Amino acid sequence: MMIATEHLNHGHDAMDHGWRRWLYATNHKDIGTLYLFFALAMFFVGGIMALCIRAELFQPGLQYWQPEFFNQLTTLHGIIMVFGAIMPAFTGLANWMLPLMLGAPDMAFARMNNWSFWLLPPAAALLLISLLVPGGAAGGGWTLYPPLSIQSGMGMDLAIFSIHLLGLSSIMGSINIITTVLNMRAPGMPLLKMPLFAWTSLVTAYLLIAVAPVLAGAVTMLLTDRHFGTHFFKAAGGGDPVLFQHIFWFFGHPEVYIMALPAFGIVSQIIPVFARKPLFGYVSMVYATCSIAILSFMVWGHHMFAVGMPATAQLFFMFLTMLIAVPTGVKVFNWIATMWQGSMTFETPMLFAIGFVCLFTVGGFSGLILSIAPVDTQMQDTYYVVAHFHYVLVAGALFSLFAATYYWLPKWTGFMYHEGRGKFHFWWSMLWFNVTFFPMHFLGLAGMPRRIPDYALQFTDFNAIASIGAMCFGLGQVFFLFNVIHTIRGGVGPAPSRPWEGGNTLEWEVPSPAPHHTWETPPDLATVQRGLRAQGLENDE
Ligand code: HEM
Ligand SMILES: [Cu+2]
Repeated sequence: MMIATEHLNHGHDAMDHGWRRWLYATNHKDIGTLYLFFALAMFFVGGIMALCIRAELFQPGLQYWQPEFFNQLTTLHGIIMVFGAIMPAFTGLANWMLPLMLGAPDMAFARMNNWSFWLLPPAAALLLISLLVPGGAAGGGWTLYPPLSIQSGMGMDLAIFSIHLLGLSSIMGSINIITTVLNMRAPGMPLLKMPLFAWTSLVTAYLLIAVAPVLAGAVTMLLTDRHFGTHFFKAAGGGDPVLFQHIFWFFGHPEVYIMALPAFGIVSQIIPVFARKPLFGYVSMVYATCSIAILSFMVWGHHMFAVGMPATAQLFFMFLTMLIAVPTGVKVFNWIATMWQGSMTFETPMLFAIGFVCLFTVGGFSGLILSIAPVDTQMQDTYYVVAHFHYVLVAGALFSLFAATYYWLPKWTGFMYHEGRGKFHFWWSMLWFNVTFFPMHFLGLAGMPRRIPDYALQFTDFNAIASIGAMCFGLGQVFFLFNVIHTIRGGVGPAPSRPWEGGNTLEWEVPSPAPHHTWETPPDLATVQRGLRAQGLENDE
């Protein structure tokens, strides 16, 4: 079948130019680029909101914003970072890299791919426009809990429609990823030998297809409660606001793995390359990924300990949550074992990958602490939680995205980035990230609530430190932007097709920058097998 298609590839499309190239894009690399730039832009929009929050919290008292607007800032910051920055960035990477790594000519459904991307800008616009409508944007937190989300103004409606669009986009993107991974791998690459990033993308896509409709359902029920006389969540009409929390978190906990699993995949690609050793425990990585995905559907109640539930339910959610530490521990163990006795070098992608392993583990441990039901009833809604999830989202998801960017920039642009500047970006981010978020553990333990624009005097010092850290961290990301632009415009010179000595996956077999069309004929069996052997995935044949 593969051989027959070879003849069909002559005289393929001439590339559109100018805006048409992007608006009508069907090429996986162009769409990947669109996703990545969109995510980058949203990262800065959400980042500016974070800095507005931290500016207000620099001192006790109200300095800059009215409390209502402060709440809108935290809500939009959360929604924009989760749905606008982290998730689209991973989809962008999957678009760019999966066909290259699997030896496929493109994603399976090229036109649907275009549509998946172009739903995102209107969704972002709805969120930003909502700042200008009467009553302002949604302010009830990214979790959109009723009754607040039923009572608030039309900013909430815009947020709901935005989430509908984002969900549609995610579902279509996932269909594409699943079909591509399952059907379009090069001959000679069975599922259990494909790059780990393909595995985590595949499992993530299944998670998204399972839970994006759940979120869409929850917000639609909110919408009908708001405007069409239903009472799903309205206690006055016999409904139950706690029902919303169940539905939301049935989506919400798998969602955190939607932001974590692709990061695991990226780190599992990068560490072996810079340790110059095969990934330790490939198959156990795959099983760990699947177990985490399955368990993620059974732990949503850990977000609701403080709501009140039977002791048996508390125990159920508590122990299942703790169980997730087992496959996660397998992963951390495997990454360390991969580095063990490797001949490691510490280029920027590796630094971010190791930073990921260290700090994600910190976030994992604070999560484990929060999973203890009696502890959580104390810590719920404090800054301890804010510290916890930023360790997994910023030092986790975001750092893995930085690692991926430096790792694949040479393939994307054809140029090498400036290593010294990359390292500076890493150490700067590492330092100020911890200055920002580590003190938040102490604040939370001392009882400082989250989502509040003012605080008691005894919290002043740590808040000042966190705010200074955040400003410096933010500045460092402008430097990152500068690094990326510098590389696009030539960097420190042209990149070879295989800039990393240990890079043995298929994307390093094509020139840098990757031509517009690659693998129109699948890579030959010998190439595939040489790569697999170099990755320690011996061929059984
Ligand atoms: C250095 C960058 C960042 C800083 C300084 C920062 C800071 C903050 C602050 C101050 C809050 C409000 C806490 C509160 O009052 O409750 C917050 C909330 C939040 N942040 Fe970040 N953040 C950053 C990056 C990110 C990233 C990359 C994500 C990725 C997903 C993220 C996700 C969230 C979420 C989900 C919330 C909860 C919003 C809510 O309470 O509804 N943040 N962040
Ligand atoms: Cu959870």
